[in-house]
Amino acid sequence: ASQFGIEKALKDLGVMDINHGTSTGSSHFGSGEIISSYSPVDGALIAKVKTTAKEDYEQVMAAATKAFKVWRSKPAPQRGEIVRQFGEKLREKKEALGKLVSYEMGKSYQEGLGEVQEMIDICDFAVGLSRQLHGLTMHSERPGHRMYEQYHSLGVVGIISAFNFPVAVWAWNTALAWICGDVCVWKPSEKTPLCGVACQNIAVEVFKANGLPEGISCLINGDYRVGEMMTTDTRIPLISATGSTRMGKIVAQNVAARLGKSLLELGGNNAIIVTPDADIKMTVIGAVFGAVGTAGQRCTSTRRLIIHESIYDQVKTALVEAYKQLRIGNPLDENNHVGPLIDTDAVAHYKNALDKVVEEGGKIIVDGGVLEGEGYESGCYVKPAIAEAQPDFKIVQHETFAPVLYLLKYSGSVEDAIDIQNNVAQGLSSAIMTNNLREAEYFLSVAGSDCGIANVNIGTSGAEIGGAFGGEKETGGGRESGSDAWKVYMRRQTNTINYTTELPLAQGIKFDL
Ligand code: UN1
Repeated sequence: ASQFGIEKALKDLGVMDINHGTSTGSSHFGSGEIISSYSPVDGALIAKVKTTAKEDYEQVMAAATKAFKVWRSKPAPQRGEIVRQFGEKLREKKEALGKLVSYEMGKSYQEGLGEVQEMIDICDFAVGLSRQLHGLTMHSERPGHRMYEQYHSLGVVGIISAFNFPVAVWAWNTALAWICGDVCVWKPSEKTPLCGVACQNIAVEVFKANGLPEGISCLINGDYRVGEMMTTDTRIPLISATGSTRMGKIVAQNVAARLGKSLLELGGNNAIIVTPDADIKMTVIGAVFGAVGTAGQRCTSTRRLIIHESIYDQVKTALVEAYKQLRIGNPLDENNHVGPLIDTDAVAHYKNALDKVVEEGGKIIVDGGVLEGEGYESGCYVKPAIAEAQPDFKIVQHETFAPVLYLLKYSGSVEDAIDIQNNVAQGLSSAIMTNNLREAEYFLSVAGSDCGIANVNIGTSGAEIGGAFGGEKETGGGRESGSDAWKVYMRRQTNTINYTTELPLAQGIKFDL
């Protein structure tokens, strides 16, 4: 790792000696158990982070609740100015943070930088938005009355994020929540705790420099038990959770039991439909990046290719050729395309998927396997694999967070391909490759893709922050990031003002005294 400047990055981020994973601002504390963070890149121990015990959590909530009263009273454009400064800090720390993301999570350095870029972009988006938290005005049915609606700050927002986007998903939530006047308590994945500490340090520097109170940005650490402290806590009106469908169902039930709001961004089983009118070269680039980028560990990773029988062999041959070019290895080395999986548990899931697809009658056409030897000591490096399969195989219906791509053949029209695509429990991202306008428009129509994201002539992953991000069905229904996703971080109030000396009632009701 030293040859890739990891030590310098850790120093720049102030995470050399700080091993405590609970923070309300200036100090880090934590009296819970210790989690050790190992790099999947080389297997080295990067940090020991103390988890958040119940009493630590209470301290965090006290600071957050207190900070909310101050923060919500600051005009939104002034909150935007703080987020602007936070974006500037991220620009300064982009290389260091990108490197830590790559080293702790295992995605390529390029993708680590891309993730920090998403953070910067959402800050810019939030700054503009801080002057546009618009409500509507409407005409009252009563004379001399005015009616309008306004958006107020919501309170403490709980953020639970996953290992695969250890910094960006927090920023999507927190940048919007902050301009909305909310304060945030973040539980990053227990697999990437140091990324959490590094982000907290950057945020705290900005709040401190502006004389703002502790608690606007808080960090807690640990596994689902720490998450549960938030999901069952009535002081937290909104929980935004990103991760597996299994986790999301538990979060949703806990939050719903107390009638809180949840914003869920869960699993995907994303497909690209390749029609007879597809540009094959573009299809291959989109599919390979979608399937092997971030070693197949994006929510938006391409898991299924639904290819028309007339071009099936051509696409298959081109893919097999493309996979031969892939270089697997240290993700900090920019010559490599594919880095490691997050840990050896993920490797076991990957191996299980390959066994299962064969058991169910599928055929492996690009061999998988775990890499061994020099450079692969962590045991987390696997070969991206391709299998020919049937749409209804159990394993094809299931989201495996690994670089395994299933080829499915369709005959008939685009409707048949869309049936296959929609016939899974998840509904995050989808794409069609075609130069045929009718097919493309049908795919985007109400009878088309049932996903939250539907693309034409690009792959399933790599969404821009400007759009609302999320999906339907088991993906959880939440929308994060751009468009009007900010509304979930605020409470809406409808106001009616009577400026006359009469009191006419609505619906024409007469009530004389
Ligand atoms: C995720 O995998 O949780 O569209 C988010 C993409 C990224 C975000 C993925 N912008 O691939």
